Amino acid sequence: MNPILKIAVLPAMILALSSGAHAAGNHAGGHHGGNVIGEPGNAGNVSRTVEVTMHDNYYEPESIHVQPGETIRFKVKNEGALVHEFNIGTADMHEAHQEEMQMMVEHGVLKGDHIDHDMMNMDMGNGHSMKHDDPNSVLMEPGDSREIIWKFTKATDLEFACNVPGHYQAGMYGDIKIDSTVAAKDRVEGESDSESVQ
Ligand SMILES: [Cu+2]
Repeated sequence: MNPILKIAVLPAMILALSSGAHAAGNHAGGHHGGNVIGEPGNAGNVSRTVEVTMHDNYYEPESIHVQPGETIRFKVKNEGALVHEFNIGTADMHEAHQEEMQMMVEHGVLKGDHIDHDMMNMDMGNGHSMKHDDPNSVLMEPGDSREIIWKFTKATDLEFACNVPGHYQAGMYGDIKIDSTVAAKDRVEGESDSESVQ
């Protein structure tokens, strides 16, 4: 795309991106149910570590159980050959985010197996960029390992999902079951005390 055309197209994209980013957790009490998904957690409050592995196109484990109020350290590793996202949200939030991700693909920010970081970080002239640094999500290239510390506040229907175009539809999402009645023995899937990775 030539540079002039690019500049003309970007403002509309920024509007769409910024509204989605705020819905994802920066604006407690905003649309999409406010902080229903929880909030960024403090390392000192982490009760356990859950390791999540990304493949093309699915996660391991496929579901995660947490307690209301629990703070989890997610250790996410991309073992696939494609860029993948780990995003905590409601199904509606993921659907909205997929439209943003589609724009990132259309504008060359997101390629199949890598991210154009220069373009993603580019200031669009109004202080905004297409940066993906929402606290509830990570966008990762093949081989990347990242962490999210997240505090789940209340029982609600959440999913962790990859909103790279086509991946959610291919099955790249999983349930986060927030339920204080779940017995500890039923929570072991995806659970790990290991601190050895990274
Ligand atoms: Cu993916």
